[in-house]
Amino acid sequence: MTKKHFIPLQFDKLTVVEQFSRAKEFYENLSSRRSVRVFSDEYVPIELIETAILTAGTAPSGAHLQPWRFVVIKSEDVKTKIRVAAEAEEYESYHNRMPDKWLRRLAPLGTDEHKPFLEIAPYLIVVFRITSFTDEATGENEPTYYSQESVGIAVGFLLAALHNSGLATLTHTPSPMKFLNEVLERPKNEVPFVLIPVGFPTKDCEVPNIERKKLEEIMEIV
Ligand code: IYR
Repeated sequence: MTKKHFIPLQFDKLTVVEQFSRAKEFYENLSSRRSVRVFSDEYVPIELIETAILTAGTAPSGAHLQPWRFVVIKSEDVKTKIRVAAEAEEYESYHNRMPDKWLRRLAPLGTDEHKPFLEIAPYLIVVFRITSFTDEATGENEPTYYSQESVGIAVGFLLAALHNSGLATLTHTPSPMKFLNEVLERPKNEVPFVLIPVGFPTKDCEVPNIERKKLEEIMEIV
């Protein structure tokens, strides 16, 4: 039997009361998410990571090409290789590449070239953006479409899912990230998008004292 092109949408209509309470609950939950840079090495079950990646994979994508690959690193050796390579790039960035303007912006966040979390966090997830693929029917090479947007949305889902499972994350972009292709042996059509350490914060973990923009500052109704 041939596969149907269209099937009925499964859509559960909520009551208005449920809509309001779920909206508020979700907002309050995500409001407490913070980027964490001080991780403990406490064990995290791999199944939580797998479920979060399944959630990320529900993101919409250009032509439904799902142009993402999530590489989960738990090997201590691989983490060390990544830390060494990332810190070398970050040293260059902080000392020779980032303009003063940028460094002044980062000062309140307290970041520098030292990235111990790359070895301490129980998992690193490297998200790759797939830029092209071979069409199975024709054997031709074809680009993916809107891959930046698609992967950005998937990463948003991933961060929300991990937070919702009680895990802390950091969106880390050691720049340039090309070394991740070599260390993780990924092909050229997979471009590193972001590196996400995942785990628990240390008990004494501190985060920058920052505020989020108010609704009036980020929304316009016309
Ligand atoms: N990649 C560097 C620098 C950095 C850049 C931005 I923009 C940040 O929001 C934070 C850090 C680092 O990870 O330290």
